Amino acid sequence: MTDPNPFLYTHAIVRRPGKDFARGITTARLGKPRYNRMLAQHKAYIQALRSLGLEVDVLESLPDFPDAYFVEDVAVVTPEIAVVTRPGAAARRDEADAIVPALARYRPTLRIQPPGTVEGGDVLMAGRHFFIGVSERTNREGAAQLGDILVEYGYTWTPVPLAAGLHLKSSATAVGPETLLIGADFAGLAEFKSYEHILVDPDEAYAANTLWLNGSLLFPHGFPKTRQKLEALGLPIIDLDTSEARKMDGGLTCMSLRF
Ligand code: CIR
Repeated sequence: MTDPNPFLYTHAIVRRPGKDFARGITTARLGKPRYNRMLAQHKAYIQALRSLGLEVDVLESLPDFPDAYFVEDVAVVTPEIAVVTRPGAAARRDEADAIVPALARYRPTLRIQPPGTVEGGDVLMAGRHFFIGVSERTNREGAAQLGDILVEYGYTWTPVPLAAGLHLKSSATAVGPETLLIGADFAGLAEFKSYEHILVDPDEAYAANTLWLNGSLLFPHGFPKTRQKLEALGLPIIDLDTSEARKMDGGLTCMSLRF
């Protein structure tokens, strides 16, 4: 039988949303983001990470970087190294410097170099393999730089061109060692064919960003059809309200670095 929990995460890094978080980049039209609600949802998220045994470092919000609490985008962390990215969104680029000290405590850190751009939301780890989305935020040069580093540490990778959507993990996440949860836009994609698929209904597209962590699933509140499909996996599901992050185009994976 395949080990359902092959890798135990022990640490996470998160950053508190700032009072100005509503000034971040967004394409969502879901109403005015509420700071108090955002903070409460973020606290519940930290609590969920702790409940799964992770030690969570909580960084303070970063003045002038309203998207900086989406810490997933500024690094890719493996058991061996941390690769600090170079975000493709110009307004977010300098968030990368600010994550270095927090990661250097735990891992040797490497950097993506210009003209490469990478955002961690485009990087999907599936066992020893990485899918790297080539998107508006992650360019081919950045994907290749990251891929070369990963290969040095014994991983394999494939680029996945994105036709639409913000990041690869907005539409595809791993929910088991061989199982991907994927949005309709990725159904049938050749790159994913050797994995089991759970398909997300087009009207629940946001639920594709689910976080499989230490044998549980952190799942966004309000997507019953996807939840029902995931229940078949037999894993505990932790339901979290992400309404405010969603207003800013973010989700559950985006708000932490896990390692
Ligand atoms: C942005 O547009 O960069 C942020 N407002 C949302 C980033 C979400 N991050 C992620 O999917 N990893």
